Amino acid sequence: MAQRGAFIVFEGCDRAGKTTQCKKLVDALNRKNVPTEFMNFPDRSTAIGQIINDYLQKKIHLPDKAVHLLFSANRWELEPKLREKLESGISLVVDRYSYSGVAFSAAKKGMDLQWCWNPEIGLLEPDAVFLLNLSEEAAAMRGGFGQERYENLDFQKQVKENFMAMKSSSWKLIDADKSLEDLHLEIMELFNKVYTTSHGTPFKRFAS
Ligand code: 2DT
Repeated sequence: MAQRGAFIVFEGCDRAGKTTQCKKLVDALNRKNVPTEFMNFPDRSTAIGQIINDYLQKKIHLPDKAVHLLFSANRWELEPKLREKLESGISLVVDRYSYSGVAFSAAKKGMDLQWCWNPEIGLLEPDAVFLLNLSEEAAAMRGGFGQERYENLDFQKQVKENFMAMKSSSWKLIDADKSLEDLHLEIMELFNKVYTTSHGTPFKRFAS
C-alpha cells in the first residue's frame, strides 16, 4: 500500500498571500515528483457551496448558526474525497479549513467557540497548519478589501485573535511580510519536515 500523503492547511487573514503560496507549493512539489493537489474551503462548486457563495456575496441572508453548519457540511461532504486522496499517497495543500470556520463564526456576537468546534469533531486533522501572519500595516499596503462579507478591518482583527487562540504545537506561525520567493522557500522547508514525519503515521481526527 502507498504511504499516505501529507495534509497541510494554510490559514490566515485576508491578503496574507495564502492562495498564491498554496499554489506555488503544489507546483513545486509536483515538479519534484511529490504528488500533491490543491483544495480550498469553502468549495463553492457543490450545491452547499453555492448557498455559501450566495451568502458571502450578500445575495442571501442566513442566521449565523445556520451558515456555520453549512460551512462545516461543506467539509463533511468532501471528507471522503480528502481521505481517498491522502490514502492513495497524494499530499493535500488546503487553503482554509475548520480553523477558518471557527475563527470567522466565533468573531460574530453571541457565537461560542466550543459550539463552533462541535460540528468539526471527527473530521481529519491536518499534519500541520501554516498560519500566514501579516501586520495590519503590511496588509494595508497590499490594497483595500473586496466586497464580500467579512472583508472589513474590525472583523478581521477579531478573526486574527481567534486564530491565535486556537494555535497548537502543529501550527507554524509564518511572517508573510516578505517577498513571494522568500516566503515560498520558507514554506518548502517547513513542508519537507512535515512530510518526512507524517509518512507512516495514522490519520488524526479532531477530538472534542
Ligand atoms: P475565501 O476568500 O478564502 O474564498 O473565503 N469562511 C471560510 C468561513 O466563514 N467559514 C469557513 O468554514 C471557511 C472555510 C472566510 C471566503 C470567506 O469565508 C470565510 C472568508
